[in-house]
Amino acid sequence: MIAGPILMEREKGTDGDNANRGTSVITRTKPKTKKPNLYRVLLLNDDYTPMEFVIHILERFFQKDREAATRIMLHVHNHGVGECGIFTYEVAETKVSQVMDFSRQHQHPLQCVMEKK
Ligand code: TYC
Repeated sequence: MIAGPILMEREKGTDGDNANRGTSVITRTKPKTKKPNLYRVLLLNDDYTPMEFVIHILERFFQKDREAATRIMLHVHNHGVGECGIFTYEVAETKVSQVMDFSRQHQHPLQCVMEKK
């Protein structure tokens, strides 16, 4: 994709002190908006972490209701990996740390990772 600022060249005033002397000003005519890089936060399956604990993680750190949390947990259980949400870099990093710290505190081997979209 080619995306760049739209720039328009405008001459300064044409008389008096601002007479044209071959100088010009570049004026931005379109607001500069940049899409942030986005990251998927993923849960990985393991054989030991209780299903109920994974559901709790999804409710607590990813604001899922019980039904969505159960669906995601079962998806991870059956397919090995599943998406908890999509975030900007720093938010994704925080979620991964929160899940890893909380799991460790409860002595579960649950793994949470992020990947660039
Ligand atoms: N496989 C686990 C079990 O049978 C449940 C589980 C689901 C573990 C999702 C981790 O990310 C996970 N108790």
